[in-house]
Amino acid sequence: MSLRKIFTITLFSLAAISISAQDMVPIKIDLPEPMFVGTPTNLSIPNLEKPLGEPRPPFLAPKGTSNIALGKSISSTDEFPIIGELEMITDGDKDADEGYFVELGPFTQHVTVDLEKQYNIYALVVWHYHKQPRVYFDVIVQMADDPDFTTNVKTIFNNDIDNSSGLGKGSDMHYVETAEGKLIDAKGVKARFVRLYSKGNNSNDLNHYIEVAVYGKE
Ligand SMILES: [Ca+2]
Ligand SMILES: [Ca+2]
Repeated sequence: MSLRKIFTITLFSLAAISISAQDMVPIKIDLPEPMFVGTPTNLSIPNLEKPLGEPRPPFLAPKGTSNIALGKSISSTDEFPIIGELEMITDGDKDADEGYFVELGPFTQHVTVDLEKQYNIYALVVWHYHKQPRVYFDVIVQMADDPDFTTNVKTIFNNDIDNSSGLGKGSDMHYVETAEGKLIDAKGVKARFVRLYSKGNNSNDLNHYIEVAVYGKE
């Protein structure tokens, strides 16, 4: 290869890098007040992720990406929560206190957000509960084109290590809930409906949600 050719190729790749770097910006996630510092060491939960010990690094997505779940309608296997209303899951409030979380019934339950149209989805952040450190089980996140989850179903997270929720064995890790929420990389998948499963937590059999934020772009 001639020196000139190598030089041209290098210039082209540098240009490509600077273009993609320009278009990618950190998504803006409004975080609530943390309720506890550090993470407990007495949790005996298999496949538990080690805490990062520092704030989560910024997540980059194409410029113009925003929380497209904000104010969108939400349905659930438990339409009449024990505490709170389903609408609280997409109202933007993420405080840990009483009055901000929704409590769904026991065992496997899910909530589904209708984004009203197709978006390219880059990340999802879920806050189940962060008043005390907790680990939720069988956290499974799926995206689809239709409300029945039959068309273009994609699973972007699954930590059901024993398939007790029946959607297949997952290889993602258990994690301790914090004020930062759990960020899941959705890798730009195109979808209209987003569904989140859980099956109780290490403190009780119930399922909780404070907020689900979906970062996407048309
Ligand atoms: Ca909320
Ligand atoms: Ca399980």
